[in-house]
Amino acid sequence: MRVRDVTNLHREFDGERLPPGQRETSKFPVLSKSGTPEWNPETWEFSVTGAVENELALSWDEFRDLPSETQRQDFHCVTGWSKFDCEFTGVTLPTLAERAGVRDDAVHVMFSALDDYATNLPLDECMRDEVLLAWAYDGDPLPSEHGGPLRVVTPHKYAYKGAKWVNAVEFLTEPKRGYWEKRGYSDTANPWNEERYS
Ligand SMILES: Nc1nc2c(c(=O)[nH]1)N[C@H]1C(S)=C(S)[C@@H](COP(=O)(O)O)O[C@H]1N2
Ligand SMILES: [Mo]
Repeated sequence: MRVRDVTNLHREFDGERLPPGQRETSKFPVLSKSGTPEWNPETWEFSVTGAVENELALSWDEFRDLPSETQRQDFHCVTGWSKFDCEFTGVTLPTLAERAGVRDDAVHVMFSALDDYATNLPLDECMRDEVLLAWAYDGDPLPSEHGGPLRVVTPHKYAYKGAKWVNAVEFLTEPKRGYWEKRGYSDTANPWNEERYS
């Protein structure tokens, strides 16, 4: 299987592979605000709404039929650990956005999840091939505590910008803040600039 290696992403941000103030771990800790939500593959639905030409409502099977790829990425948690060489498989955000036809007035994106988590990114900072809606980790189905069946990964940002258990993407015509962004974490979240708090 072909793997796209994006572990050199830090160069775009003029940083070392290990961002300042981070330590590398080989473990994969779990950070969830409120435990692991249940999901039912029969009724699960993924929605794309807002400033798009075609709103989407995809079943699990329809989502799994979208074109996908595998990437090797680094994962940086704002609490100070980084995990290198994570292999995630899923759909790139540009692929999904193309299906929905993002309108010209879209400037921002909100990701929402089954546990009522939400996180936001400016459109131009998430229309990147590294932003994956991932259902597999290291070749296995994404473990439920890490966001299975489906999560977002954002290797260019601290990991709270990647919603686990994601089931909705809304394209917005003005910025809004998600769960941690409303509670004092940085809205911009660039690990190489140590944008941890706002
Ligand atoms: N839906 C949801 N997504 C979430 C969270 C959460 O609590 N709920 N926590 C975030 C935080 S703070 C981090 S660091 C990463 C942790 O991912 P992990 O548990 O797979 O390490 O998920 C992010 N995405
Ligand atoms: Mo986090």
